[in-house]
Amino acid sequence: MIPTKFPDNFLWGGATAANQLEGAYQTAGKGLSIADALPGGQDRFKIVNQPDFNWQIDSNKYSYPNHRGIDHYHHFKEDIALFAEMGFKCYRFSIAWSRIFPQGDETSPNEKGLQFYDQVIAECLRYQIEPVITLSHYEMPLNLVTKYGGWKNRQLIEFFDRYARVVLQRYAPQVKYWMTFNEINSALNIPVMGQGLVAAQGADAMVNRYQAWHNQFVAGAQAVAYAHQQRRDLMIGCMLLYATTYAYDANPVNQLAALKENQAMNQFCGDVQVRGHYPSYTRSLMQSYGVNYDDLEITATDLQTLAANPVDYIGFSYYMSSAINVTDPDLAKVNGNLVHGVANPFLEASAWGWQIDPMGLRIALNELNDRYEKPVFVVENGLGAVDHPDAQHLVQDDYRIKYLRSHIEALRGAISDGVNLMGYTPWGCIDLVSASTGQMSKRYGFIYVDLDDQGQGSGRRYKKASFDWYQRVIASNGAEI
Ligand code: BGP
Repeated sequence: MIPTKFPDNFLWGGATAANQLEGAYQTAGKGLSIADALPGGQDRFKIVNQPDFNWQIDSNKYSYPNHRGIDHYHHFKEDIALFAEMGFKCYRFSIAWSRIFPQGDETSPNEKGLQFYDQVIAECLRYQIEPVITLSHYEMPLNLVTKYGGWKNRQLIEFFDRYARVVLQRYAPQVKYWMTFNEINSALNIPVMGQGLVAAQGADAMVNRYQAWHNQFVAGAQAVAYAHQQRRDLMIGCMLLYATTYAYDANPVNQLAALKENQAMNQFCGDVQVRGHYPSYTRSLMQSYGVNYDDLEITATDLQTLAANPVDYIGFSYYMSSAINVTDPDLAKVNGNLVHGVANPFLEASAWGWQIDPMGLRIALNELNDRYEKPVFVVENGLGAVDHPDAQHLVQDDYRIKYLRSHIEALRGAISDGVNLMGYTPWGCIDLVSASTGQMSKRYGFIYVDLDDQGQGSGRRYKKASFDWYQRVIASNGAEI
């Protein structure tokens, strides 16, 4: 009998990241993170890709929104109470590395930073909400970038190891679900947030990216080892940005190009972290980016560490699919930010050009589950949109409900296909600062936060129409969508 229902223990919830909602960017000893210094606005990645880019904290230009977020630091009790009211079974959030090791290279942690997460976790557990913690979500101590050059420097393995051990030792008794690096593969197109690399077009740009990935793979594997020592039933996953990749048509040239893009974007980082070794296509993939595998610093011990410590599950974000065409240069490229491709005539796009494709999620789930034969977890999904609250601050976000409903339908389809799906945590369950624009106006939440791109507003929280809808979805375990 093919199951069409969600499993009883299905982890319904929502997802956020420290740098996008906490604010309090210098409170209680927190150091500056890369996110605190990124320019705001739609052009932020173009700016950091300039060869003369210099990190600077200009309080006028950059102080809002990342520095203030939605001030979750002072509102976490109210926010988690709202998540509990929606019925969340889990809550995915990240720990800010720069709260725990403000400069990244200290030998002992900042106790006050840890005390904040003690409280966040306690608050979740009070409502029987399982915390799902990302160790590193687009936020690393800025000092590790300015002084050490980011993840291309092998010393970061040691610094991350120190950080990961501190938080795993402290929280593993209470927290079963973890993941290592958020969207680790996104560095293929935007290396600044995850790897701390700027001037992405420079001569060594791709060599640095692959070296940085290797160092992250080793650091992640060490965290997996340590996590398992702390608690036998703990589950620690990788986190991939997955954009289901189609050939634009049946032309074999486009088919092969799509296969290669799939390897480069969707498969490479997952293959290493889930299978524990570099895949067969590694050298040819690297060569296509002008990188020689033998030039990278990869030791025999590193390879043993990878082999001994594969992740337990595959966490991934899914927002859109991608269509690859290399035969027709006139086809319009999509504005997918972190994803390459051309416009797919069968799909609609969001206001930011992200191509909406629920069936692509069902395909992604099948591809991942089948390739790795490990549980999968959709840890981000959602529609970024400009909301228009009425005079009572109600947002009638039917467009968001429509998007999420169709994607939950795809989850159900994947379960009936045989996929071992752990849970679903839609992105930005409360409005927060957008990663790609650094602005508030691109919203994902079930909860509206009254703040605009200039930092004006009361900061008050209001339930959107989607709040009640998602509450019903969870209460019915996905039967009523
Ligand atoms: C993912 C990131 C998140 C998040 C989300 C939505 O890439 O993991 O941090 O922000 O996308 O993207 P955006 O905020 O740019 O709309």
